[in-house]
Amino acid sequence: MISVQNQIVLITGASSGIGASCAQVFAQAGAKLILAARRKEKLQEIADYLSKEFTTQLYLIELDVRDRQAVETAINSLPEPWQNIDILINNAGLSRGLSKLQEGDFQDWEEMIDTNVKGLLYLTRYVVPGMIDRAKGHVVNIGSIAGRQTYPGGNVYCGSKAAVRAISEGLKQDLLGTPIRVSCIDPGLVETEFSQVRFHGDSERAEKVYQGLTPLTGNDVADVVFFCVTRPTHVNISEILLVPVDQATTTLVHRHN
Ligand code: NDP
Ligand code: 8X3
Repeated sequence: MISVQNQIVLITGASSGIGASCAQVFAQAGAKLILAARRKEKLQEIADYLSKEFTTQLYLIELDVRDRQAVETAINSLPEPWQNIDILINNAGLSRGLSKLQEGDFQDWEEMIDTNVKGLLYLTRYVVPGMIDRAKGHVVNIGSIAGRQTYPGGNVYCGSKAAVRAISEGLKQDLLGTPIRVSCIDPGLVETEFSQVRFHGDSERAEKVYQGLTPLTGNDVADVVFFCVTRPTHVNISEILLVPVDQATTTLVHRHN
């Protein structure tokens, strides 16, 4: 197992859910964390907790990954001790709505594609060349079971996550001959703010997604990310599908009541 002690880990979407759990798991293991998201106050709360609990070294970036210029500036203006990113966790992402494609909302589509696909590409494009120069690095992309199995109303979200899968595979192929590793982690149902965001704050509808089943937690996913990153340097876990025991496919779930 490789130690992540003092490794610099950049996590996008660290203000909530899976990203916040990754921050905790890597902080516990002694990594130095660059945490990025739009909600700076949420990042600050997480940072306060981690620095108190684990004496973690942290650098916070208020960042909208859809803004290519802002991503470029954020990466290029990192203070010297934070420049050599060892691990990039492309986690920022969201779904919006569950409409039929023919009734879809253009703004929802753009938000999903710009965040889940283009944002991930921007981060990757600005961070990976440094990893190549230093001959060291690992890119972990958070995909989804939705990228492997489309479900009714999932159209654009599923397409964006299928793109994450294809892009992860493409990056792995393009980095062949370098020591940089690329992993795509595809979770099933994880209870986070995900469904709240999907249904634009409709809590009742969001809660129904997980009703009667035991979903994954952000920590379950973070543990898997940590496992991938800590394998010996010659081992690359290209992809993982992790689902709750109560979930067989995107739509086939077992509810206890
Ligand atoms: P959350 O809504 O809890 O977290 C999403 C994170 O992404 C937040 O920190 C949010 O921060 C950030 N984010 C969203 N848009 C942007 C943006 N434009 N720029 C920067 N950060 C952004 O959901 P999850 O933790 O569940 O989602 C994390 C990832 O996991 C996503 O890619 C999601 O698609 C994927 N996933 C989730 C599953 C689930 O069932 N929950 C299953 C499979 C995959 P802020 O709003 O502060 O910017
Ligand atoms: C999130 C999982 O199935 O709700 O990516 O789309 S799902």
